[in-house]
Amino acid sequence: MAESFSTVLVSIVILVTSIFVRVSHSVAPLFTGLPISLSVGENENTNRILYTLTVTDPNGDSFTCSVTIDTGSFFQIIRDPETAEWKIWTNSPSFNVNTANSYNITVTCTDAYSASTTGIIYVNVLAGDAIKFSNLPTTVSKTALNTEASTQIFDVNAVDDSGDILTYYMTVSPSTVTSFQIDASTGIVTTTRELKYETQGTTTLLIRATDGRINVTEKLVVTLTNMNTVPMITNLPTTKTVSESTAGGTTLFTLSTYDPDSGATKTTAFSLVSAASASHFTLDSNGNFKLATGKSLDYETTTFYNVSFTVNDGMATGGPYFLLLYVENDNEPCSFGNTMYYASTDEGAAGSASMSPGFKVSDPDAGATWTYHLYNANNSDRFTIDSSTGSPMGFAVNYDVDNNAMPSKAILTVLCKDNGGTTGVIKSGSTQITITINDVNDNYPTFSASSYTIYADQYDDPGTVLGSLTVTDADSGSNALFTCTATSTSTNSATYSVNSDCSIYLAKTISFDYGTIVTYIVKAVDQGTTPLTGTTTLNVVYRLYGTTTVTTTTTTQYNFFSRAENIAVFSLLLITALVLIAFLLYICVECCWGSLYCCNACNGGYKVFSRGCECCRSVNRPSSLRKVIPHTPETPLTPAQSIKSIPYKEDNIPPPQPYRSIRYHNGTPAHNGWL
Ligand SMILES: *[C@@H]1O[C@H](CO)[C@@H](O)[C@H](O)[C@H]1NC(C)=O
Ligand SMILES: *[C@@H]1O[C@H](CO)[C@@H](O)[C@H](O)[C@H]1NC(C)=O
Ligand SMILES: [Ca+2]
Ligand SMILES: [Ca+2]
Repeated sequence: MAESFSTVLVSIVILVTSIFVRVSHSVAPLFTGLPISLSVGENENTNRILYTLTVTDPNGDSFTCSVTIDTGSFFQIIRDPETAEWKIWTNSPSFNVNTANSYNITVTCTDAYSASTTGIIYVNVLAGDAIKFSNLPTTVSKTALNTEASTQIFDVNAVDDSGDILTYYMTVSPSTVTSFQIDASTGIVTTTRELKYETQGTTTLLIRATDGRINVTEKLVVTLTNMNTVPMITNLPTTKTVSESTAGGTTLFTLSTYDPDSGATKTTAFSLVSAASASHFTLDSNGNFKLATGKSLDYETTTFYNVSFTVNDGMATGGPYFLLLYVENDNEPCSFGNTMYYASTDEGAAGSASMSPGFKVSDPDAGATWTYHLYNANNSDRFTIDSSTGSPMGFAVNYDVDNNAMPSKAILTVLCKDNGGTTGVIKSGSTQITITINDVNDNYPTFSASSYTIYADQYDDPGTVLGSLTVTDADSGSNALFTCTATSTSTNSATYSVNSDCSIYLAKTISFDYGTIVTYIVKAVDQGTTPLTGTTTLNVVYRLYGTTTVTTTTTTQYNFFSRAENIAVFSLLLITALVLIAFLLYICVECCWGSLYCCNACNGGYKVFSRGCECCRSVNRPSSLRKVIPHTPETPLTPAQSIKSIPYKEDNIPPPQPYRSIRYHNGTPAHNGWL
């Protein structure tokens, strides 16, 4: 069942196909201009062309034509081997109007598929009439390089038996030849231009003479000798391939031309068959075909150019010759959309990556891929970049802008590198990125000491600044700005006050005893979004100050210990002094318990040991002379304090000048730096 169904289906398909084939070739040849009536002279007795049919086959099929005549055989149809036209000729006629004065010629044209068309031509025979050429058909020969324009080639002669005036017409084969013309009334054929320009060696002129009723046609063949040789381009290949990275101005091809004629001046020219502008290329007088300066080739836009070349010698043009110029795909670099990108991030730890620079990269090559890299400059090794997408970017090191450890702005060069495309030669593009690294409040305000002791004395009036605490914060901007505040549980804490700038001043007149210590907890709080706090202890000691020490010496506000070299010199002096003291003590001990050396020395007159010598002799010396009272501060001393606080209270010896703020009587601090 299924088998017979498919057989039916196949049969139908074959049937439909054959119908289609039949239909597609069933269109018969087509006449243009039939039916028509012609005239022929009764006296015509030669084979002569009466009419040229215009027949075409719409399908392009080959076809043949034949005639049937209602009476006799005075007509025939012949296919012109030169032009492939079908022509009605007379066929050795001997007309007699008394027998027949008209004929019906039936023309049938049949194509290769047997489709045919029929047309009828009516022929009238004119009594006692005929037109006859007396000198056609014939062939004339001309020397092309010597024949000027308007030169007579031939004078056509024809006679009309009934004495009518004849008119001459001409058609040219091949029809492209334009070098000849005929004078309608005289039948004189002349040149329209110098024949050196003519490239057709043999031309057939179909000359027609008519009296208005009868038309007769004969051939005049013109052959040329000594013709100009059409110049040639001899070396043009049909294709040539050039790289799309070819620079503007490069010669792509140099034309060679040939012309055997002596003194020929050849001019080459080109045009582009494809739509591209001809200004893309140039051709110089030496035949150098170049990519125009400033122009480039782009495989992605145009893969080939069809270029047509001609060469002209002033008379004839050789060509066109076609060159197919193929553009070879080259690997072109990737490129960034912008020349500068911007990103910002907080300072952060190695490995953190939060920047999205938004790089836009393109590559003209189909299927191109690329990776991202940092060009090694401007400390780029501190940063990371995602190599496949360019984002995120981050830090390769612990990035810290505190104390200007690392810059808060970096300009880096970013590269894209493609995969080498079809050539394997990797190409890269570049851009720059400005990275702003923001400070994070990650440093506490730090006091220069964990505790401070400063002094007030009887000369200090309310408002007097007693000293200042040194605070540092390694951050920047508002993260490094801080405010001091103080709290205290001491009874007299209202006597002194700590300014927001961390200076300490006397707030009111002191109403307690010398030696009273007021203790504060001082805090410095920075202005970070999440504020950080540093803490220290401040002791303010009220003490009696000597009466004779005030001078008007001008001192500068110079902080000796803020300089490292000063600290070093100072430490050296301190160590030397200690060694000296130890040595003296040793001498003393030696003198007291058993050595005669010091006494000898004493005898020798070394005054410095005189006391020691005395000790050797007498144990009942006044004790006050060598009494040393140690200083016992209530709080641990800072290194600086230990040299600044010199004991003076037990003996009635005037106090030594301490290293401390030297003040004017009006209370202006002359030294309020390091304490
Ligand atoms: C180049 O142009 C000429 C003229 O139009 C044409 O005959 C030829 O086929 C073209 N060649 C190609 C490859 O397109
Ligand atoms: C390095 O930084 C400077 C500015 O600080 C910039 O002008 C320069 O182009 C940068 N170099 C590279 C290779 O990116
Ligand atoms: Ca910071
Ligand atoms: Ca801070």
